[in-house]
Amino acid sequence: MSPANTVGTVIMGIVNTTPDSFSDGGRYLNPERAISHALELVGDGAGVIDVGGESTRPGAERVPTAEETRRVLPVVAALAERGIVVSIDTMNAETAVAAVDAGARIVNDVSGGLADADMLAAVAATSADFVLGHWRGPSSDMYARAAYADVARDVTVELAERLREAARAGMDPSRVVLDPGIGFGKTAEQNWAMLAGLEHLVALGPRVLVGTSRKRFLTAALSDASASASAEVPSVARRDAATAVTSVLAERAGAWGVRVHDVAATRDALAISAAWRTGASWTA
Ligand code: PMM
Repeated sequence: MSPANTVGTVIMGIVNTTPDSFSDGGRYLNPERAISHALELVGDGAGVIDVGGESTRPGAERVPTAEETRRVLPVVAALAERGIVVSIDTMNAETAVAAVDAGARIVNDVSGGLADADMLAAVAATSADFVLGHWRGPSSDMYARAAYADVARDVTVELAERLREAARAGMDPSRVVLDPGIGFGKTAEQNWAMLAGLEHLVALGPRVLVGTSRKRFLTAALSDASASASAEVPSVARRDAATAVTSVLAERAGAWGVRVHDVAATRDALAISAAWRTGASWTA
């Protein structure tokens, strides 16, 4: 068993079957390519594959349900058939239920059930786990709502309320995973403040998932990002390295899992973190 597995942090590998996601848009629209990419991520150490058919990037258009299910269901079914734990990344209750019927074991809703009033009850009626993300409104105008007194405390209070709402809808709270919604209704500074105060959310009790992968706020912290107004956007490789660091820091803050594009880099980073913490030695 690898040290990363010994630690037990769940690595959720991202497969976006969308034409317009900001870092991998269009690459995995074809189901065959999406499936083979997912299998690669599992080989790299992903414990869960998160399949999404609608981009959540700021300003993205909503996708009709028929198109979303057309994109995701063949991929979900093919992976589930192979025994892979699949999560469906959707804000749409109909898509969520169809994906669970096709074998998904987790519903990942960045809106925490707010985008679709049927979501909580629909997922409660299945046996799937539910990733409940912190969200204050659609990506088209999410920055208009980015006002917090203390972002980590406010997000924790709002997620605690959504958790109660999920319970009222019939969901056992042990099935809920909370996600601080990095990049959703938060500025770069607020994302960093949220991560700095992640312990508040972890202290609430449920499992916590953190999604920082390749997000723009990471680049604000890279040493040369502010050196010049014309500084180029850091490459995917640099954003993946930054993501691997946040994976370790999230794990250290008590997160249950991390949602990433580059699974191998996060797996290695978690292995190094485990070796540092335990002083373990091993031979390959
Ligand atoms: N971020 C994105 C999409 N889905 N799901 C969860 N649970 N947490 C996130 O932070 C999250 C998510 C946006 O990123 P992408 O376009 O790279 O998938």
